[in-house]
Amino acid sequence: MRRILWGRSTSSNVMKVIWTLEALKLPYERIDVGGPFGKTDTPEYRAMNPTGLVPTLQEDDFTLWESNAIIRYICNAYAPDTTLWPRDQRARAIVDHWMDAQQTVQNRPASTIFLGLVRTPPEKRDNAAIDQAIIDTARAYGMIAGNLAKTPYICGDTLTLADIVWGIHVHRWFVMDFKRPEVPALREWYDRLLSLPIYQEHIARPLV
Ligand SMILES: N[C@@H](CCC(=O)N[C@@H](CS)C(=O)NCC(=O)O)C(=O)O
Repeated sequence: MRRILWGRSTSSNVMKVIWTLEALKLPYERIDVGGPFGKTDTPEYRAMNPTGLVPTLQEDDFTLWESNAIIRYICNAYAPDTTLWPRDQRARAIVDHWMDAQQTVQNRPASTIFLGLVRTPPEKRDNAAIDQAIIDTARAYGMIAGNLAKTPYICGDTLTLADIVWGIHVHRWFVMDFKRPEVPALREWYDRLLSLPIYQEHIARPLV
């Protein structure tokens, strides 16, 4: 079976899949598409992924898109006993709700900050929107910080998919240049992630 991950390695949603595949030591090829690489608006790519976004996972004639769905599939299909996505139904549901909250609560304001500060020149920035997004993103991080004040990872004593989907973004949060509220539990969790070789190599990279 040939496993291909379509998507540039600088995308937060592609990083989720890279981190999961690397953590489970599953072999894969990665093809750069999206962003400066383009090629996501071709009929071939749209046939795999109608959203035209990255990532897409391809395993022979099976294709899957939506990063959170992809990493759940990978655990379910290839590592059913992994602690990344626990088997216990309630423990799994708790990981899932934190994963969904990353997509529905954190992602939009965090993207406004990232696109504003990293991808937009100062004279073209909407500073009011960025300021509001910082408040909204801090509020989102406040939710996971409540857990992290009690346990080393979002869902307890071990790293799960919830840490993967939020952990990619927290690097951006700490590296971008703006005034952040001090939240020690969040900073300690980020430091914990920074000690992981996979995080160092694939996630904690310069922002582009
Ligand atoms: N909900 C989707 C969102 C995917 C998404 O927004 N991907 C961004 C990169 S993080 C993208 O494709 N941007 C356009 C591009 O890179 O060309 C997922 O989680 O996979």
